[in-house]
Amino acid sequence: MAAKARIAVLRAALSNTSKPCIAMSAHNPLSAKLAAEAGFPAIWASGFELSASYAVPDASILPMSAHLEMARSGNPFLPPALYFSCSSQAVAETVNIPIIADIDTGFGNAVSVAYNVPKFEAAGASAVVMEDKTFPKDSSLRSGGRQVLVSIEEFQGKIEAAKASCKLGMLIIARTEALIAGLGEEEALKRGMAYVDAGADAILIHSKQRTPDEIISFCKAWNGKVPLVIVPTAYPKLSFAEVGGLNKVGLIICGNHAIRSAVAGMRSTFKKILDEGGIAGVEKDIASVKEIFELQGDAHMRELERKYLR
Ligand code: SPV
Ligand code: MG
Repeated sequence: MAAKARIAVLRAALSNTSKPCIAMSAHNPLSAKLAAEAGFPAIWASGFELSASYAVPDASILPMSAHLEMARSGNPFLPPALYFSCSSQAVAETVNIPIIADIDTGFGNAVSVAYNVPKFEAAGASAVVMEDKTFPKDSSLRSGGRQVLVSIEEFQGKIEAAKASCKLGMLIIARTEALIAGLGEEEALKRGMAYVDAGADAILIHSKQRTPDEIISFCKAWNGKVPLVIVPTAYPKLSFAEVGGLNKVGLIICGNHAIRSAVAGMRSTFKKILDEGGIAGVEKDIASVKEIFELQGDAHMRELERKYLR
């Protein structure tokens, strides 16, 4: 599927608010491939996961190039059938489903955005999510984090710059951190509406309250003409079906489940090996070497060997 077709698929999915699209997080091509294999229709190229995979805080520590490389698109010479079998490619090269790239604050001001956003479109992302926090950002999920927002006007300028810089119509999802910053629903609604006026294709409304009340109330009050996006990490009990019932949310992002499951899996394996003084006990719990070969696209390389190695 070409980049433009992936954008169209994501746009259509976002508009179906009675059955929201579910994106799974990824921090590298392998996690994206596993998410696609499991059946998720879209990938969230998460800044939180990327930072965690480098063992640094999600606080604008990593450069834009790290985010861009994670989201990088397919080699144009790759036929779609090979997307699932190619190794050593970045996320958009590895999966043939829409990638939603997390670009944090856009890595600077509106001028930076005008230069940076088209790189993500050229890399094959179908959407970017840009948040209205000041640079350098802090993680929304961190208690007591630095949550200072830019003015509405400044962020509108960033959205306009992002929209104008895209050639293929990549979606610009504007994310307001008003609830995260404790500014309340009225401010969050005001910001959401202003960002729609500036051209945002969807509004991501984030909350770190332990119950979904704040988000449900926002969704009910929302009468903007674009769909909402949510990341229910902090309020996991809200089911996808309940979100569909609200009929306002087009995309639910599972924000960090790839890295958290990887960490839990590695911790348990590493501990068992040291506790048991050998590797035999973990064999049944971990992926086989054969499975890893398959994920590496070994069959494709064998084909190339047969064809070209003389
Ligand atoms: C991410 O996954 O990087 C996000 C979502 O932006 S959150 O970590 O909840 O801010
Ligand atoms: Mg992020």
